Amino acid sequence: MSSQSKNPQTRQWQELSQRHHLAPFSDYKQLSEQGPRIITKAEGVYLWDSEGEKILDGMAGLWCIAVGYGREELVEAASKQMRELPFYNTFFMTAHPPVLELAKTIAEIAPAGMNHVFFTGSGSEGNDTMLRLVRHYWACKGQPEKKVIISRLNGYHGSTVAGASLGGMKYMHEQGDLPIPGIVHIPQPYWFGEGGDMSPEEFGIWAADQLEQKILEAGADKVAAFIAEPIQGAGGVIIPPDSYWPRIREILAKYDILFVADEVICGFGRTGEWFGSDYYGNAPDLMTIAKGLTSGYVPMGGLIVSDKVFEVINEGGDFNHGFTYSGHPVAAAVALENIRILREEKIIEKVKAETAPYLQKRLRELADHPLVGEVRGVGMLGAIELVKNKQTRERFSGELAVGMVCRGHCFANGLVMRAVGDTMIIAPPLVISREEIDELVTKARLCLDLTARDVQG
Ligand code: PXG
Repeated sequence: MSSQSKNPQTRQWQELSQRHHLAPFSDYKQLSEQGPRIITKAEGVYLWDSEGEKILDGMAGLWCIAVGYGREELVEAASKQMRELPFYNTFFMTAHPPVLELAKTIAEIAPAGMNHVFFTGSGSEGNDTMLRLVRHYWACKGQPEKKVIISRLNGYHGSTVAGASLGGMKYMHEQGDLPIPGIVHIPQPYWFGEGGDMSPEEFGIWAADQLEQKILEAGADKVAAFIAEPIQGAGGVIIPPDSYWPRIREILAKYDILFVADEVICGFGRTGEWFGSDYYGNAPDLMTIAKGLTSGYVPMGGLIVSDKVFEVINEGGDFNHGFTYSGHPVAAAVALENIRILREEKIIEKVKAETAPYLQKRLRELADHPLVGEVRGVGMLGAIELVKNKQTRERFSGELAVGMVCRGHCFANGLVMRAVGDTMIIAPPLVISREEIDELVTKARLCLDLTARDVQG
């Protein structure tokens, strides 16, 4: 554990971690040896740790914080709701005002024809709900054999059994015999990593055509839905070539297969539009949401359902599915306030017109760095590919975990930037200012320089 602590409490908290806390996605032995960094407060786009260090949060918590940390209005909304009605369920023919108002508000901002919302506690639960609802839909339509869901390798759809199965993370499948039956995967549209000699446009078509191949392999009469993130987040901010989504849309229409957009990261403004599907002009049948819905202040997720799907399940009797906290009133009140702030302060419009173009321009300046093979991004999402050879896109892989080296420098220099393999990624709070973007890029360059020094040394 860290020995140069300025604050004795840091040590105590790290000991509690070692003794009692099982953290998500962690190597427990390594975690107890190093001790976690203890984050104690936040304001705007900044975090502070228990040692008093100020950190620019380039990852918005974990792709969550849209309106910034420290928004009193959200605190007020939660406490007001807690005083009035802290909890009641939405089962058994009951409801409460916040959940109903939130459903209506989401229908207003969602793409046309998406007017119904099933609430959950998280994005993973949203995708579990999707799996069950999609199969229920086809059963209601008299096609119960349409069960297979096609997803993508290196996509992320959560960590419940269905979420991890839908996701295409091999290291998650390896633990616990996943995926569950009825879920199959196709390659991702990751040109920089997997495009080989094809142009991005050719590769986009190739990757989309893998969907058609898989549909034919499984049998179109067996395939219920295709699920994808508009831009893969946890997989490394993977932005499909422009040819990809139009071709996917054609294929889905040809075979009568439901289109599910996992908007857990892209939703609520991250691309400079309300949803990633708006950014690409996609018209999904279902959309999973979470994270930016409440800016992460309280847990909440959901599944937005189109009229087309609703009209079928509306005639289908009981949908035997739900969670105690489906539509939790406090979460709903916070989500409503979060959406009010996004709308009234025109945060998404500002991202689109001003701050995202500025972030993207500044980030691309890093492309001249000797370690950087590509810089890409959309809206408030960015990725920096670290390479050994800029021309051939050759990786350090195997020789050196260069992403982790860079991440370590970020950690030590007051910047949260994540490493996904050798890809450094950012997704700052949507309210980040130009000055804060300058600070982010300056820190990122410093960390790239420090990484290059380690790599060469
Ligand atoms: N879909 C997508 C696209 C996600 O990014 C989920 C579903 C699951 O949401 P919940 O609320 O159940 O976690 C996510 C979550 C990472 C990382 O390493 C990303 C997520 C979760 C944990 C880690 O970037 N995204």
